[in-house]
Amino acid sequence: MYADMVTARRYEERLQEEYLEGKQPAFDISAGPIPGELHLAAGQEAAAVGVCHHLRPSDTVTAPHRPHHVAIAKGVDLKRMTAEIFGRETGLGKGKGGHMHLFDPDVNFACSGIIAQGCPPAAGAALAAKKRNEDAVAVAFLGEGAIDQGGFLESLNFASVHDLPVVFVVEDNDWAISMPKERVTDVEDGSKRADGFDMPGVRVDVDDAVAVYEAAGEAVGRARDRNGPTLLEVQVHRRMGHFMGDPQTYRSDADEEAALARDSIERLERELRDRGVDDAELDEVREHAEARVEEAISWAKEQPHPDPEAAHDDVFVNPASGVTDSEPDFELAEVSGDE
Ligand SMILES: Cc1ncc(C[n+]2csc(CCOP(=O)(O)OP(=O)(O)O)c2C)c(N)n1
Ligand SMILES: [Mg+2]
Repeated sequence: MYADMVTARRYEERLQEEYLEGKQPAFDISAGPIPGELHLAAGQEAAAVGVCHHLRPSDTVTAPHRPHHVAIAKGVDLKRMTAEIFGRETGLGKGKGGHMHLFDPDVNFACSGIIAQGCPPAAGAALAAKKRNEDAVAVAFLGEGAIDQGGFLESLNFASVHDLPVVFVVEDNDWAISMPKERVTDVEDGSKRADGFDMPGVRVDVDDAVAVYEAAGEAVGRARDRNGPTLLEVQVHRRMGHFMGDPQTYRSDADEEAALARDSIERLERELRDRGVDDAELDEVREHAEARVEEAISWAKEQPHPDPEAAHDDVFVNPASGVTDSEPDFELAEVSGDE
């Protein structure tokens, strides 16, 4: 978990540097090697690793617009993910999706810039696993700003009524762009939403990777044992602006300083030291993470841009390809009439 956390943090530090190239002095969002928006997840790593370290490649994960930490913890191919962020042809989506639309079928990972959008597909993946009699589970990550979205609430209901093996993980970083949480809800503990759907709801109110790991172990175990869905909310902290270039004029210095002071990576480091891991071992993990990140970025920057002629390829599924007519290659489980 520590290795993934430092990899994610280092990765985003390096992306920041690359992103700013050519965009200043007047912030030009379309300039530089990474055009478009960039949402960084520094301060949220504990939620991603604590959950994803219970998962297998065959389990499905969906993430929102702030996806890098989750993708890294799920084992998404770092080189091809980086090439995607740099808009290169060998990227996960042939360079056409960018950083909010990473898709890696090898480890069943997808994300979307539309908030709460990952909830219905995660419920769908869980339904598929159930019907195929497989023990795979699905996890949907979303921000606390998305928990009043219909797609999220409908997915909770659907997952509960069909006892689906899915976990909904809310990363509560207190902000939805410039909107503080207390201005949009009177319910401080978002996991209480679960009560309305008769499913277990759990909140981890400190961004401690070990505490998240323990809570997620129960939730993922419940799903894998076919005992239904769970809603898990984790308190995290947004160390950065909503996106790169956000001047955060709406945020008090005290709020930002409080977020910076609570670093879940330092917390885990302290815990590892207490348990006998020495500095040399921690340094080795960090150096390995740095090397992995550098390798991915330098590889990505050498990759070709997509041919402009290919802009319209892969936009629609072609029914003539047979995809829509294909027979399922698995046995459907017996289901009761009302399912
Ligand atoms: C359906 C939809 N509405 C609005 C937006 C614009 N939008 C992008 S991020 C965001 C706030 C998300 O806040 P939260 O879910 O807490 O995630 P965070 O950015 O804090 O990680 C909004 C409203 C969107 N992407 N999708
Ligand atoms: Mg938020």
